[in-house]
Amino acid sequence: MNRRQFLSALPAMNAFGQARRPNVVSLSVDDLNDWVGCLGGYPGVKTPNIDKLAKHGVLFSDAHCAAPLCNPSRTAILSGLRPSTTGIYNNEQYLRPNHPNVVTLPMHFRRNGYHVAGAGKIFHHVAGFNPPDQWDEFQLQKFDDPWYRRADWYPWNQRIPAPKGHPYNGLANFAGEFDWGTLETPEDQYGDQKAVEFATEFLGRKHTKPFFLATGLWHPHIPLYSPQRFFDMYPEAKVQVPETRDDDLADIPKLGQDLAGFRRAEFERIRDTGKWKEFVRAYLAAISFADAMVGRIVDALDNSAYASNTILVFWSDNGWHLGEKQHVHKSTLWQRSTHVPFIISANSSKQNGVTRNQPVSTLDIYPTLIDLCGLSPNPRLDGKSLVPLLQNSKAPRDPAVSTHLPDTHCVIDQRWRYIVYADKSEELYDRKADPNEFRNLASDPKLTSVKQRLASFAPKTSAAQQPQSTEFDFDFATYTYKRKPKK
Ligand SMILES: [Ca+2]
Repeated sequence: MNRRQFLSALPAMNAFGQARRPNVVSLSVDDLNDWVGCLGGYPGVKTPNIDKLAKHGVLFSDAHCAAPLCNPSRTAILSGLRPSTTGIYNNEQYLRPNHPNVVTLPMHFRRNGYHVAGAGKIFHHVAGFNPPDQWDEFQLQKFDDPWYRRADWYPWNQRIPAPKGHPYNGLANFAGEFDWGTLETPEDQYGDQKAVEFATEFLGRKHTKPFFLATGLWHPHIPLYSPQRFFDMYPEAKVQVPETRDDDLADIPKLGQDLAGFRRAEFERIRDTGKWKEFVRAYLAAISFADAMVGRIVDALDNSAYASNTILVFWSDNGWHLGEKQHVHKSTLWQRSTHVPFIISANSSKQNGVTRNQPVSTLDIYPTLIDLCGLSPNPRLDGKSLVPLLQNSKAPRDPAVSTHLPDTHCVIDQRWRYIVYADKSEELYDRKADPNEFRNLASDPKLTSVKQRLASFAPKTSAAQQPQSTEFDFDFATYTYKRKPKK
């Protein structure tokens, strides 16, 4: 049985109990946009391992995150619920104390008899976002940056002073994470390598139950620290900064301009100090470092006893701007922020895989894994299983939706990107004619019906913002939350 047959046969097999349930490896990266070889976002990027994975699996070439920011995106993937359902829109909102009854993806696998393990950044990486009762075993994220060893956010990390020469990019007076360079650390001692080691050790064990293993790499999230050999892959003279236009924001509503303006100082600093290219190069290096670690985990799986009965899901939580729309972060609703790599592969076949070009959402991961593994349903999910699309390239799909704030969504079909903000202001881009999204067509009266059709797919209502984490007393030792009295 080849991989494609394996994927399409799984739900039927499991419905009749004729096969042992497959194992699952979820492999994620952080802030990786479409700058991978198989998606073509940056010609010249070196991602041989991710490209190989795409060839050996099903590549969803037009996948979008459910929210363009770490915590809301990961919460959506792992709860199966949109930000507009949970009220979790930013990086300072806990899931557990606000939604104590939500059954997360790892919990659902545990309840279905799986051995469930994780390492690295799966949920958001700050203490309080990853309740340990979701896992049979978990290895916490290790950080490379002294800034990330704050005792209040990361009590499991040893606090160390910043090393000499830090920040390495020579730009003083910035938030510690906005840095790039090479650490005086052997390659195998970078923080992400601890997650890789956990995964390879785990896959080498004898397992008596089906397993769900989540491994979350930090790269290419800032700070962009990578071993020198990955910088050497990209001679600075050859590095290209993205095509931009000085007046690109002129036709964007005020609320869109505000999103583009988030941490604008960092973009202006790299532009005005002549370090834009250096920054792009560091991002490319971090991508290739992530790719190398992806390769180690995939190789470990391929060489394990589980090569032929494991589903591998590869995803990024959100994209990343490299200066497009005068922005070097995420948290916008344009292509740069929402378009992410997403691959589903059932291992062990040499056959080339297929590509699905319909827009899909990472929100669909949870119901798809339920379907592929024949688990009991979770009726409370906002996403839809991708199994029909795995089986039939023409299976109909609704447009993908990504949400950033209450009543602030983008709706993406194969031709258009429609954005609506809380004050009802709009953007519309022709994705075919204008892939850089330079021309906002929302005011064109001929396109009113296009906007109306796309708007009909946006959530009708948005849950109110949940309280910020600072409104709770959180105790890491007992992993309990107590709401502070209202002032
Ligand atoms: Ca992220």
